[in-house]
Amino acid sequence: MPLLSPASTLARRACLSLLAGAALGLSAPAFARNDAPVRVDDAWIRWLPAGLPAGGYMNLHNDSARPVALVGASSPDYEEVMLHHSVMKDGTMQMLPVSSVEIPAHGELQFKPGGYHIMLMKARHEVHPGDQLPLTLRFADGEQLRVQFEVRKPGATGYAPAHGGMPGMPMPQSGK
Ligand SMILES: [Cu+2]
Repeated sequence: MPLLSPASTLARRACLSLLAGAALGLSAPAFARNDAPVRVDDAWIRWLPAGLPAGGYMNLHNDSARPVALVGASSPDYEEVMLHHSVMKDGTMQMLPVSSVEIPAHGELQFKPGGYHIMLMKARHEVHPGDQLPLTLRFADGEQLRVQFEVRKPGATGYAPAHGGMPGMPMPQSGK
């Protein structure tokens, strides 16, 4: 496919999205399709001290005419990576694992404190604010997207204290 084929506005938009992604330090694995419909920006991890589980946040943009489902994520830096949704239940914020999160056609979805987030547990090494960590996002159609996340301090953009304690989630390393 020519990079900027006038024959297909959609293909052109997808290619431009890839270029935009590249500018942000994102890259797609070799087996990813050229017309990857999803791009990600503002990807960051909220760092917490003492090896506590960290939340990963981002904006997902779907430039295609069909819904796209995010079904998982992985990281070389954390042993356990899950998709979570924070919900208010009985007056407290609880986190529930989710198996799939849909990004609407021509729409976007925010992973943010107090809502959807990527739960990063059991860091394989010490993580510090300022680090850049790669995560691989997996989509329902088999496509994968590698995204660079910036580690930020707890006080960074969007910090929601209600989510800080992570109630409703088993945390083996705490409470002792
Ligand atoms: Cu969580």
